[in-house]
Formats: sequence, C-alpha cells, structure tokens
Amino acid sequence: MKGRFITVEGGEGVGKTTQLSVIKQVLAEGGVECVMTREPGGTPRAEQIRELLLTPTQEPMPPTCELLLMFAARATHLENVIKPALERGAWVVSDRFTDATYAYQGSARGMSVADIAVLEDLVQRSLRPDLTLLLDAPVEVALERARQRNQGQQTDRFELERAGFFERVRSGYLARAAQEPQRFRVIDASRPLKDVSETLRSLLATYVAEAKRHG
Ligand code: Z5A
Repeated sequence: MKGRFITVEGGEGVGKTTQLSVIKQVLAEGGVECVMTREPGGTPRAEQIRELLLTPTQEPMPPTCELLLMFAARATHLENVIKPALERGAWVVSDRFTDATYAYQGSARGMSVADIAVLEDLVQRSLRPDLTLLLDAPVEVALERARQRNQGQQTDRFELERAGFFERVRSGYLARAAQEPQRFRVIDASRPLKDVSETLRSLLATYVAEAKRHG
C-alpha cells in the first residue's frame, strides 16, 4: 500500500492537537506505519523558523515575510520528513499544512491567492494532501477553548489577533473545503470531545479500509 498524506486543519483552539492521539490510534489499529508531524515545524530548522513566526517582537512582521517563512519551513519539512516517509510507504499526519497558509496568510491577512499558489508549486511541486480533516467550530467557541488552555502561558503572535481575523480564517478554510469536497472532510468540532473523536475514528477507519482495498 502506498503512503498517504493526511492534514489536520482548523482555526485557533478548535481541538486539532487534542485529536491527534485519536488519529494516531486509529492508524495503528489499521496496521499503518504513521509519522505524526506539524507545521510550522517538524524538523529542527523548521522549528527554529516556527519560533521566529510565533514570538512577538518589537519589529512588525510584514505579511510577505510571514508568508515566505511559512514556505521556507515547509520546504525543509517536506524534503527531510514528509517525502522520505511517503516514499517508504509510511503515512504522514501533519497538524496544519498549506491550507493554513491559504486561510491565515491569504484569507485573513489578505495576501494574493495567486502568489500563494506560485509558492505552493515551487515548494511542493505536485505533492498535495490526500485527505484533509477540517475541524470547524464557531470562532467564539474555539477562542474560549484556547483562552482556557493558555491561562498562565505566553501569548504567541497569532493569538494576539482579534476575533475578526479568526472569522476570516474560518471562512477561508470553509471556502477551500467547498472547492475540494473530495479531499476535505469537515467535522463539527463544537460538539463534546468524545463525539468529535468518535466521528474522526469512524471516518478514518473507513478511509484506511478503502486505502487497503485500493493499494
Ligand atoms: N499558521 C499560519 O499562519 N500559516 C501556516 O501556513 C501554518 C500555520 C502552517 C501555529 O499553529 C500558528 O501558525 C497558528 C496558525 C499559524 N496560529 N494560530 N492560530 P499551531 O497549530 O501550532 O497552533 P496551536 O496553538 O498549537 O493550536 P491551536 O490552533 O491553538 O489549537 P488546537 O490544536 O486546534 O486546539 P487544542 O490545543 O487541541 O484544544 C484547545 C483546548 O480545547 C484544549 O484545552 C482542549 O483540551 C480543549 N478541547 C479540544 N476539543 C474540545 C472539545 N470538543 N470540547 C471541549 N474542549 C475541547
């Protein structure tokens, strides 16, 4: 069976990181070797770039700088983690990938979608996720979860943004899901944790079974 590339997407605080353990467990039960990773990050150099992206500083970060750093991190992540894993037949699950760039830098920051597409082609060539799990919840629900989680912790550069920014992120994601319904599965993440986990579990178990049939 060839490797599959699965991405997990959604706005701040929606519950992506929490659900990664469920995803890992379902894939293990399906007998699939799976590499769990994240963006921005996933390699030592990409994690350094993540620090640059998330740490608030006096010097404002122009949106173009933010966009290029996202793809710089992605380039090393792809070459050193994602592609080698897929080539040996492993499955890769990434907590965020390029749909986040379209939602955050494109929809929310207003960067040109055409420019993002040029960088996507340059860095990824033909590589795109096989399946994208989009966890979706109203912004006020997700931000309240993030607020509870972050108590006593330092706020990162994205967490300083206002609700309107995260509304644009959400609508950007939903628009992409509507454009590519065969790749996206939109999951209502506003429900209780165990219901969201159950939906993911059954959806992924079906996906693994189909992948085994198709090779
Ligand atoms: N970014 C970008 O701009 N462009 C890009 O191309 C990429 C990223 C790749 C870092 O991402 C930032 O980079 C991100 C976008 C930007 N900033 N933002 N926003 P990140 O993925 O590393 O961000 P994070 O801080 O790790 O994740 P997150 O989005 O804030 O949260 P989450 O992973 O979706 O949520 P969680 O930590 O799993 O859950 C939040 C809390 O809610 C936690 O206490 C859970 O226990 C609780 N929870 C989870 N699910 C539920 C349910 N169903 N009910 C009740 N409570 C729940």
